[in-house]
Amino acid sequence: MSGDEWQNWGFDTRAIHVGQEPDEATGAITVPIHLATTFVQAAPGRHRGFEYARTSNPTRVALERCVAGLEGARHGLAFASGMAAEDALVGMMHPGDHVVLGTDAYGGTFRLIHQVYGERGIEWSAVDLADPDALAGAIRPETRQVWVETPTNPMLAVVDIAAVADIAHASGVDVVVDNTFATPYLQNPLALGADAVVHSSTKYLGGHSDVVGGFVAVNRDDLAERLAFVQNAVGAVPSPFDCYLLLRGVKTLGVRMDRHCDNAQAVAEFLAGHRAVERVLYPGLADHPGHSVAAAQMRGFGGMVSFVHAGGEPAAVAAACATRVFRLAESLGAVESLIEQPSTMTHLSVADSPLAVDPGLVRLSVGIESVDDLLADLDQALARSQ
Ligand code: P1T
Repeated sequence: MSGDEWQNWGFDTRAIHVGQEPDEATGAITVPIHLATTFVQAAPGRHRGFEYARTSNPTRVALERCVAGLEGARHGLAFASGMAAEDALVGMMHPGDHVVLGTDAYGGTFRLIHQVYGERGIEWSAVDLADPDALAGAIRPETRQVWVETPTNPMLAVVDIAAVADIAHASGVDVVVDNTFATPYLQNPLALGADAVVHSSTKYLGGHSDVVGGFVAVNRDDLAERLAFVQNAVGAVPSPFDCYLLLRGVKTLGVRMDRHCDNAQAVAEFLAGHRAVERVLYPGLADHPGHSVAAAQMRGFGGMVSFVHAGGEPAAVAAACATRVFRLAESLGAVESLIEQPSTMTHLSVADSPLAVDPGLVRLSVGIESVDDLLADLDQALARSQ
């Protein structure tokens, strides 16, 4: 491929080809897993673009170019986990700086900002990011970042990225969007005004529950330079094998997401009509408060569905333990369907905070199995949970 030709390609063509030209030495059609930790130099500093594998590695560069291309970003940086990617961004702040969070976010993100960086003098406030006045009121002279998840984990709330970016940028504040739930197939936050996009690649990008990874995509050169410095200086980088697994997963992201979206819509509609269910949270339902914003800024509503069990916590736990196709486990975004109770599992660390989660809430990561089997499984589990 020459120059910027790929920029005109469709999503699936980019997922399969960007950064993944046949190997120059052998013609291999897939990117080789380069295990070398170091690369020979003709003279000190004279090399072919690679020196030492923590700094840069050919398999990782292929992944970084590919996912950056999917996000429409000029720069992409791969990390060892979603949390390592988040740490590289939060770590740009200094003692006394302030960050605004939504009132719903992955428990680990809250733990990082509150427990790890709180001890180092970073302050935070949590506001409903769907409320522009609340966001504007929360921004202080010390505010450096607004952290946005959309759709959020686990409440599936939708945040208008462009509206948040307008408010934050008016005060010189950067906007970070965690695009894990939506994926670049459904949403491109940089095009909507975000300064940085972060991913847990462990989820939909990998897609098969067999690799932990993280990613940051940015357009701004100053952010890219700082992130590359941190990536190398801290060293929380993914292994070449993990990069290969992610490249392999990303090739089918589009086809998997289409099925995830279809199955999740069917599951949400089924739950909405079930008497054991008090409330269904899915942006694809017309009565979801974020439906119209989601329809405008996303190309589909995603594969995550949450619901509040009418029987409260004991019934929610009973349902989560009674499914057979949906497996009771943390994580999300892979081919197999998962079920969990956020308040005691993924979101334990937000207990007693403004982000606390209803114990009657059940979260589903709807996989790509045959949809009739998923509906039948939920039906029998709900019947046994009442
Ligand atoms: O697990 P890791 O790859 O480090 O990614 C952390 C992370 C970041 N952002 C979001 C939105 C996430 O959902 C996660 C991880 N979440 C789970 C493990 C979970 O079950 O919700």
